Amino acid sequence: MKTVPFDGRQTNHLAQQPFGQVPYLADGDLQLFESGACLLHLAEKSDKLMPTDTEGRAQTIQWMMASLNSIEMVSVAWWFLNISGEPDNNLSGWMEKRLAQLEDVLSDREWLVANRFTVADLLLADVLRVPQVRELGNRPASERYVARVTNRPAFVKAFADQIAHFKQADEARS
Ligand SMILES: N[C@@H](CCC(=O)N[C@@H](CS)C(=O)NCC(=O)O)C(=O)O
Repeated sequence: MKTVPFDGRQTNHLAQQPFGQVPYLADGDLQLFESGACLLHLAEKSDKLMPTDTEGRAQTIQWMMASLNSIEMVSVAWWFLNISGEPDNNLSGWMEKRLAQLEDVLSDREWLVANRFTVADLLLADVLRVPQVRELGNRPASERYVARVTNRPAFVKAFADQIAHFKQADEARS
């Protein structure tokens, strides 16, 4: 894992990511940007992250797209308005509706696809685990789902490694 310094990234980082954003993934000679594309690439390497049968694979990709295009598309804009001092913005109703629809889905299943953890769960839980999103309304099934994914040892380790990496990078800068 490498850290991209925030300062200067709009010019220094464009060769990796045309919008100057993170994440990006280097896998050998292959360079990829967009978190969905990076996750899909990694998931295709192992059936632990994505079923290999046609139906399971298609449904995993479907829920990855839904996480990014139907949930995160609303939640990031809503979150941004919130932290910019507009908590009662026009996106709140849309956000509440999407989260309520998702709560219905998550009320009768533990995992999105194939009755087991897939990369789609990793992506959806990452979209849902944002504190402001979790605090909007009361959605017990969604809360249990986020905890189910983020309590997995692999998630706990990856998160701890990432925080340690950021801490080290901050110390190196100061
Ligand atoms: N659609 C992109 C969004 C990436 C994104 O928004 N990254 C944020 C950090 S989580 C970022 O780099 N923000 C800085 C900026 O947009 O200038 C993806 O999923 O990779």
